[in-house]
Amino acid sequence: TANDIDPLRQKLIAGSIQVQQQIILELADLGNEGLDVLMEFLLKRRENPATWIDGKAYQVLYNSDAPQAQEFLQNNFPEGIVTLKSSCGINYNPLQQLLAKQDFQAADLMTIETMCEIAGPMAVKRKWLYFTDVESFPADDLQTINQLWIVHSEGKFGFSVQREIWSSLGKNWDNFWPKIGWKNGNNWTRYPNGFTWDLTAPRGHLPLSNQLRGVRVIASLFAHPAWTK
Ligand code: UYC
Repeated sequence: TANDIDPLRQKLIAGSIQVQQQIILELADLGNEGLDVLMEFLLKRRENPATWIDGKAYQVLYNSDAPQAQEFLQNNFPEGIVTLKSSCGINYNPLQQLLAKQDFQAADLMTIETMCEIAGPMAVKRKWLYFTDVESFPADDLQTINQLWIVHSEGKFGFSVQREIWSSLGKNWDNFWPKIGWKNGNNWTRYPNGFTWDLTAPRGHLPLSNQLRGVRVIASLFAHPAWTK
């Protein structure tokens, strides 16, 4: 009833991030009334850049089979809650959808493929990037990919998250790999089954970049102006 829902609505608006996360989960179990509160919450916050709390609320609606949730999203957020800006005409809605579904493995693959697409037909054919490709990436596109990962991963995944961890470790690669679960002792994590494709992964675990050809690509990604401007 409205009496039960009202305190939740208040806490959702005013609570700490941890409280908000908890309330979103509770509302998800309350049927249509709970979904209504989540819709109202998203609409109220839409003028501000999306955070991972908006991502949680959005995911509940996105993954709900209630027709009014689907209709609401179609009418108000047909492309999700992250602004999908691109300087090279790429449609990020498919990536947005995989992340909203929390299909992190498919999203990771799509991220690699999309970055090859940004780099051009040679990279698409090769299926991997040169560090020089990354240097000339548009900031808009990197920021869009990064925001999508952050907003749909409770702030755990994304290039800027990885960059921050690497920075906090004095930019030491040997300390960075085990920290994000890419290496254990002397052993590189094996692609794909060694990696953790859900939110139990260490912070910064995704998206992946293959280190087979050295650190220059990821180093160039971390040096990109997209993260500092
Ligand atoms: N792989 O080990 N990786 C591949 C990673 C390495 C290797 C793809 C990440 C180390 C080979 C992705 C790590 C290494 C293939 C990643 C990792 C290695 C492959 C698919 C931890 C051996 C190709 C996309 C650093 C010592 C064939 C792509 C195969 C693929 C990611 C081997 C995303 C983060 C140094 C031989 N690895 N990769 O770019 O086996 O090929 O699938 O990084």
